[in-house]
Amino acid sequence: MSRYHPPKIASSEITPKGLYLNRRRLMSLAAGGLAAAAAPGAFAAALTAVPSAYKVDAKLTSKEDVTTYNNFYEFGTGKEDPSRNAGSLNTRPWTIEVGGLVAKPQVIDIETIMRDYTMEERVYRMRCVEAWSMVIPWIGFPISALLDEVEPLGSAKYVAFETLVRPEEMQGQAGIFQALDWPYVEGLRLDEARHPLAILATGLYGETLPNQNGAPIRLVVPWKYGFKGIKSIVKITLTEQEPPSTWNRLQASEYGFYANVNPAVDHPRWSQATERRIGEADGLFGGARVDTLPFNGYADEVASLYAGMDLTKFY
Ligand SMILES: Nc1nc2c(c(=O)[nH]1)N[C@H]1C(S)=C(S)[C@@H](COP(=O)(O)O)O[C@H]1N2
Ligand SMILES: [Mo]
Repeated sequence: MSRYHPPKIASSEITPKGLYLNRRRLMSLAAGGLAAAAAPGAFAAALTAVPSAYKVDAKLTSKEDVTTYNNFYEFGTGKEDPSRNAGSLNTRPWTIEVGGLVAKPQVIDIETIMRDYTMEERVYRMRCVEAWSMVIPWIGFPISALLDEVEPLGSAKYVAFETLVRPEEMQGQAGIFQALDWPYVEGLRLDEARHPLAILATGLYGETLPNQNGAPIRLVVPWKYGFKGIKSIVKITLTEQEPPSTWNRLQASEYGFYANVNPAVDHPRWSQATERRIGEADGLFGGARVDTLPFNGYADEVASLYAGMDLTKFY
């Protein structure tokens, strides 16, 4: 099993840091961004998020539930394993290698992202393929802001994401029983990744992202099933071909590449018509059941991305 190796991009290809910072700072000041320009180096300050237009008319899932009921197989397959075991992960230093079909490949330091990207707070409905859901106040920024930095080429059609491989700190990657092939991988079509709802999250509930939720940076795509939200990202690659995704590779008949939340297309082993809101007034079946909405309630925003596609085929 291979470890994560430091990126191999020539330093001449990396934008000089000073220029990069200054440009970002000017842009952020021009836009009236409060967060990014303030107190460089002050890590907590970077999480002072600008309020965003993205809100949900529903009760927030408690921070306790958001941070103790998780899926993160690198730390075990049980819902409580990530909160128990993810403390061993070192999230500094941390870099993200962004390359592939781009004009300006870069190795971006997480500190640069925390300092220079304008973070917004966004309350999103989240819906797992296992038919439970949460409402989570994320902090993050649109992926398109990062894609702009590397300038995707015209031939780029998809964005591939990769999680860290580090068995010394991720106990689910060590030992004889391996639940998945590592690294965990995911992908989006480029136009999906560029949609303003799709963000890279660095925090939740006004704080730095807890390890079990995918620190230091993870994908959040609220109109798709939770498994698309790949955690602890170390690599982003622009590609021409549809990239592999972990659950699709494991069982293609159950988990598609698109994975758009769709109450009309059942998982082969269970219905997707309703969902259980974690933590809400436990009823007869252990949690408040609510109807699942097409595209998880974001149809007005994203349905046009799939115009003309047969969603029973591209599930
Ligand atoms: N690297 C990695 N990312 C992952 C997973 C995983 O096992 N490994 N699980 C996915 C699944 S199935 C879900 S539902 C969400 C859960 O995110 P949360 O624990 O922050 O709610 O993370 C997704 N991202
Ligand atoms: Mo999931």
